[in-house]
Amino acid sequence: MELETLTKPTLLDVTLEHLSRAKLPKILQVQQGIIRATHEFMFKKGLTQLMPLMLSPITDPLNHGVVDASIGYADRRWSLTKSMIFHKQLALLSPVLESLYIVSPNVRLEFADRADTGRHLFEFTQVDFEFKGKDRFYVMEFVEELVNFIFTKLNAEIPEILLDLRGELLPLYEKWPVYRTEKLEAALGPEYERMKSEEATAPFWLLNHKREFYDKEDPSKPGTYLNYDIIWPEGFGEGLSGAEREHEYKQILKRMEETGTDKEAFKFYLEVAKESGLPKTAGGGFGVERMTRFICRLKDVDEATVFSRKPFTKALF
Ligand code: ASN
Repeated sequence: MELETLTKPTLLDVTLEHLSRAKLPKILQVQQGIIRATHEFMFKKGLTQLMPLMLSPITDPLNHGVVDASIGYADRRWSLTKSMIFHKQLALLSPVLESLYIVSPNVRLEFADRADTGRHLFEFTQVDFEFKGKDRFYVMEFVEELVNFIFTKLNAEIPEILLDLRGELLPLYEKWPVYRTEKLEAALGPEYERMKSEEATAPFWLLNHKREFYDKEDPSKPGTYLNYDIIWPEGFGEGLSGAEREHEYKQILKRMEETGTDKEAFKFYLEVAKESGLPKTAGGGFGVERMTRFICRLKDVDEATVFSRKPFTKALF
């Protein structure tokens, strides 16, 4: 009994053990390679890099509940960034910006039920990008090129690390299958996304998720949405989400009502939409740690962190 008490690892031991894992340096080199290749690709494609914002009176309402993360400052509430979706759209009001990207820290204080999905962290990094005047077809092609660019770079720069962590080099994907949520659900039931990801050997697109008000409704098919997710294969699940955006005032109001969004919180955003009009944009964002997880074939995305960010972690730092 006494021995057990003596040898039981303390929270400090567990915290330090997480950052002392033998594979961590290699995992981090993969992650660094993703960012390095992303910057190079974005530069070549002419996207302007914005620095991330961590506080704003408005942030992504998300399509699922999380614990509130806001602070009082200068007589207002400021939310920690869940995603920079609105700032991407608003920045493109600038006549001199055509496209942009941000390596953006996102804070989403997930409830404990998401602790062991293998895919959730309460704080993570997203590479978020947006284009003025482009549609979903343009963005999907852009993303396919980006992923193949990153994978080609990693194969060339750190082949031995990839061989060690994933057992082989990264494949390049020519044809990306495209599925629709409503069709998969009809064929496979509610667990369609997980099932399809588990049986897939290559990433695929999944269109038409019911989500936040800012994802554009298909005008030719009301009740369906012009959004697109990348689903990583081998059961790794969602890796990117994006959409054409709602930009017309009346349609935004309608979608806010349907999704139960608090209009008062978006008062000034709505004012911009009404008075000067929001630009027509499309974009998306991929989770950096999730891409790292897929490439390194990690059981849990938290293996890509130095300081655990698993929902409800007991980590001390
Ligand atoms: N980045 C996503 C998008 O561009 C939004 C999100 O992260 N919720 O659609």
